[in-house]
Amino acid sequence: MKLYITPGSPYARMARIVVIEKGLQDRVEVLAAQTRVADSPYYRINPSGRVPYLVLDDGVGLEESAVICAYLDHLDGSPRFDPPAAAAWQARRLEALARSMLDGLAVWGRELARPENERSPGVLQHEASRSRRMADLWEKELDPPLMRGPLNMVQLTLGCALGLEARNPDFRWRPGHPNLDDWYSRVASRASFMATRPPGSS
Ligand SMILES: N[C@@H](CCC(=O)N[C@@H](CS)C(=O)NCC(=O)O)C(=O)O
Repeated sequence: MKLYITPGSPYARMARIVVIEKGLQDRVEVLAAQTRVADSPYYRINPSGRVPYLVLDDGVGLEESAVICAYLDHLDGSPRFDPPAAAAWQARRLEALARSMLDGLAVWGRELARPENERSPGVLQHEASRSRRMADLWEKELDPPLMRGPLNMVQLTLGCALGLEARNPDFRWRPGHPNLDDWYSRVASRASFMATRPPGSS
């Protein structure tokens, strides 16, 4: 299988982490894609131009980090990242909150990637405020066993969202959020997170 990524994409990072966590390095070739440029050869592989994108051995392509993570996790018939049935709705609720934070940060990052004179101050301010509200929210949502137990999609998504501090110096979520800081230290120290740290990480 081929997994297309960019080194800085938090969505692609989620899939890369699952590859490592599930020991799939021998089966999945990780390839850097050229995104956001006119006429990239990558558009012939994935017309949407987005990463992550997983191409199976029979040529079928899968998009969306959640779909790719689930596919990779289920490959061996022993999924590890699915929540226990009794916590399924809570997991969906928390994963949606983590993804909401991540999506906002991605919009913020995209705006910062534009030339300075083309950036919208309104968008920058809106996303900075959203990220602060979401950090406040997560500071109080870390008690459920889903946040403390084995790695799952909620933790993976939130961890990759918080890791964007390496890409965006204005995303300073740690001050005032000691619980989140503690929580993140544990997740970020996993070998899979360390091996996929975005460019700019210290
Ligand atoms: N909802 C998608 C989002 C993927 C996404 O937006 N990826 C960005 C990189 S962070 C991308 O490929 N951007 C290139 C483009 O928009 O052309 C997912 O979860 O996989």
